[in-house]
Amino acid sequence: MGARVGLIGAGIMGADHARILSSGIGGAVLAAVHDADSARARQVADACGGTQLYDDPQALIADAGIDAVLVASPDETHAALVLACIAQGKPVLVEKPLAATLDECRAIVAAETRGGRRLVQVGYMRRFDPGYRMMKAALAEGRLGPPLFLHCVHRNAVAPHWLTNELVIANSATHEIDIARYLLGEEFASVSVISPRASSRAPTRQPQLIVLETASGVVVDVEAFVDAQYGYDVRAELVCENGTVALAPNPPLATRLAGQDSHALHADWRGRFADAYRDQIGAWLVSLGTDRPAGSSAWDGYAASVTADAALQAWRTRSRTTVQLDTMPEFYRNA
Ligand code: ISE
Repeated sequence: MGARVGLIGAGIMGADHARILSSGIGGAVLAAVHDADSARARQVADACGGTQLYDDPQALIADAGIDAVLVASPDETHAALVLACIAQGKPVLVEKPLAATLDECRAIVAAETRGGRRLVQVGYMRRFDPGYRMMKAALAEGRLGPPLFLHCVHRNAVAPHWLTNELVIANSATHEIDIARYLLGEEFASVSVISPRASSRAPTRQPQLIVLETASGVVVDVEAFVDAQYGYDVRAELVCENGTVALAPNPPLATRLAGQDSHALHADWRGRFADAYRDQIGAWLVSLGTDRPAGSSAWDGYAASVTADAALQAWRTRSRTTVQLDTMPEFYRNA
């Protein structure tokens, strides 16, 4: 029988994960749901059929009938839930970011390392996107030569009012940080941030241009603009010594009609990264019980948060800031 999964958090992402889990993927069963808003939990549970509701997320984690936990609750709740899963020896897929503070990220890394079992996967789903995977494979193949630049664009059509200037970096741009670490296979040494004026469409929120330099001297630039109006637009071009590779438009369909040559755009990340979200959960389910989770590890989650934190400092001080990671525990080597 497939894994019995408990879901904590039934908001936009939780509902999307519930839909994937109840589609029969990997034989999994969505066995339990908790949300602070019980009506929302019920709605998701009803849509999936026969799922048990929990008022207390800790009780869900402790339930011996639950094999693995998917955490999609607010960022501030991640640390306590992930630590409880580690304490119970239960695999957990937690939405990004790993935790709300660096101290919490460190506590998770320390607890997992102490426990000696790889239980945590962080939901940086782009690592499962076919385009980024092909880009990494193309780089590894060698003909492109060593990388010099990675140009990234991250545009949302619209964003909620609570997404502050800080969260444009700490919430949206962390995806770019994680995927750049994945593609380039190295850490960042420093980061700078330049902000243009705010758009009149969102006067309290500035777009951000984040420039990161890796330890070996690759430059990564990220335009993070969450009020672009026209659609969800994520782009990446890797420039190497002998050539370049770039993500193709998604969906991969070009229409020529009425004098126009056009590509449609998704409304938000759920459509754009639908394959990635499905494959992320599929890989997680396959990895259960193997002590070798797929995707971003707790260490990757910590590294992305440290880098985002340095970017926030660079933004506040308007100066180039060093990215300083702790020493990676041996436990995460070859993760
Ligand atoms: C959101 O939380 C996500 O994770 C999306 O992938 C990202 O594009 C968006 O900017 C974030 O707010």
